[in-house]
Amino acid sequence: MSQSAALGESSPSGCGIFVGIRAAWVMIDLRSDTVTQPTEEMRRVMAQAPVGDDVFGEDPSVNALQEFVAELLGKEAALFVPSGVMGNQIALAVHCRPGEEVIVEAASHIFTYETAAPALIARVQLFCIPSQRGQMPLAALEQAIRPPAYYFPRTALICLENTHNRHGGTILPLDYIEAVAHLAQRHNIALHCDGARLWNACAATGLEPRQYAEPFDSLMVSFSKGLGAPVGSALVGSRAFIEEARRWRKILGGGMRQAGILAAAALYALQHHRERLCEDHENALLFARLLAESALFELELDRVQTNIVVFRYPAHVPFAAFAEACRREGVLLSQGMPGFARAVFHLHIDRKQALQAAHAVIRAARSVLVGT
Ligand code: TLP
Repeated sequence: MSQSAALGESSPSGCGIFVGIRAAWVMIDLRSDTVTQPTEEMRRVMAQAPVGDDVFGEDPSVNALQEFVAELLGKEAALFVPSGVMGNQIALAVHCRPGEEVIVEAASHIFTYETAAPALIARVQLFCIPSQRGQMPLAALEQAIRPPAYYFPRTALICLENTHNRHGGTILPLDYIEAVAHLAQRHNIALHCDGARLWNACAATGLEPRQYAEPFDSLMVSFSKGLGAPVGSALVGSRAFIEEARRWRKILGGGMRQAGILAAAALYALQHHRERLCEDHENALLFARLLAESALFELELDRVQTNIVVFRYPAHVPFAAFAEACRREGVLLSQGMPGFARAVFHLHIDRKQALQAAHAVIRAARSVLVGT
């Protein structure tokens, strides 16, 4: 193996990147933090997890996870669910009656990526408010709340997303969340948090999960993103909320029997992988700074607050062509808002790979421009 290959530089053919001393031909996968694989130690913990039938409430590992998460977020109870989407959709179904309205941010995951599930499951209507970095203006929120007339839908729920995925992993400030909670309380409206990446917000700001959770009636938090567990999210809230959520989980086919094998991975991830999220944030910033120095991209550095980098790639180039050029250089990216690419940093990407990825993406952008 050549020295350049050992150092992870571009291959002579320019397609792909050698990573590590074993000369493995490995793509740098920045499509999402959902691509992470369980670590050896996590697999060992999973293999040894005590299990039982969770539909009877008898799985000790699931029960241990639920108690740990409820305590961590300062809520009465928690429920392990197979996915973040199921967690969000159950929250909507518990908080709302069919025909009611839910206020969501216009680029939220619930509105964008959940396959219109609110129309199918809770049977509610979404009212979308555009925002800067996930913070819907308070005045717009106030205006969106329906007056009590029979011909309006009743506004039953407001949802926030922290960190905000499509806005680039941006963090909602606690005083903003508290102001929204105050407004919701004044109007007797419930408040839910899509906290798929709440752990990243905590790692970045140093705030405790329970501080972010306090203003909310319910939260969904994920274990299968940056924390690196293979599967699963949790819903947290009051005991009554979680009891009703358990009914909805069963309705949706989410009763998982010996799920302790998965819950053990989630608990391990919570206990061992939360602090290291800061490394992902540093790597994201390193990558972003290199791209920002190049005239080929548009990137707001102050938007890079956690593990996600969204950036404009050369205009007039279709995303598929840019992504393919990046793939040829050994980097996988995903698509963000129209015109934006997304790179997500996670526990399989170290500092050296973050640097390699930035140089590869810059080479890719040059190559597509030459080709146009
Ligand atoms: N997000 C995925 C894709 O669905 C876009 C990703 O790659 O980022 N809320 C937020 C904020 C999310 O980012 C995601 C996953 C979910 C909910 C859904 O979680 P899962 O995939 O577990 O259903």
